[in-house]
Amino acid sequence: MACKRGALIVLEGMDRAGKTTQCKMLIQALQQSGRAAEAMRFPDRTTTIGQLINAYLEKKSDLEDHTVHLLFSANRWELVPAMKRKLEQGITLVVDRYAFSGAAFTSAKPGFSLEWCMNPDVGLPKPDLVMFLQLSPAEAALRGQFGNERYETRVFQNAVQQKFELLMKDPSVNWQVKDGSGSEFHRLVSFKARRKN
Ligand code: FDM
Repeated sequence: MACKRGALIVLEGMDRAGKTTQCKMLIQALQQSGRAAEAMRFPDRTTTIGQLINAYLEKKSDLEDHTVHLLFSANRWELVPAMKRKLEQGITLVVDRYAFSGAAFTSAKPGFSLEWCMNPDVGLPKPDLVMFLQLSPAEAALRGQFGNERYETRVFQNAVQQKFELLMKDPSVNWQVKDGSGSEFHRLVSFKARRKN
């Protein structure tokens, strides 16, 4: 029996916007409605490349900025065969961060253009839907302190938010901005992904 391709759904957003929780809720909702759905996240820290990234994020190692950018991208590319296999099997993938985080975080560093940052990810499977969880700085502050990982500072996060805003202007991407505060997000479960089968 021919099975429909799964949807590729990406969640992006600022730190503490609740992406991980919302990914779990979305998967549960999809599964309850009878659809096969699985979670993925980037960086995937379990692979050899992912471990290099993990050490960098935990500040246990330093990597040159271009180099680490390319490692984040390579970490996506190494999982593309598995992603394609699952999508073809009809499994919907709910992905916590993707190439948009890659471009937003690196281009928030001095000397990086958005265009350069986006190039290594050209050709990745295109998401059917990218949800951006919006959270005001005030609400984010109420959710507690930043952690100790690299990039977890208010100044850098503000710069990243501005880059995301530029990325969201791309009409070729099916962006949906969701309020990450309060209970608005619960309505997410009734989302309709635009799908190309
Ligand atoms: N990050 C994430 C990047 O800098 N580039 C990327 O391509 C990706 C996917 O890594 F600060 C950053 C974003 C965040 C950090 O993310 C790890 P999680 O979601 O906290 O694991």
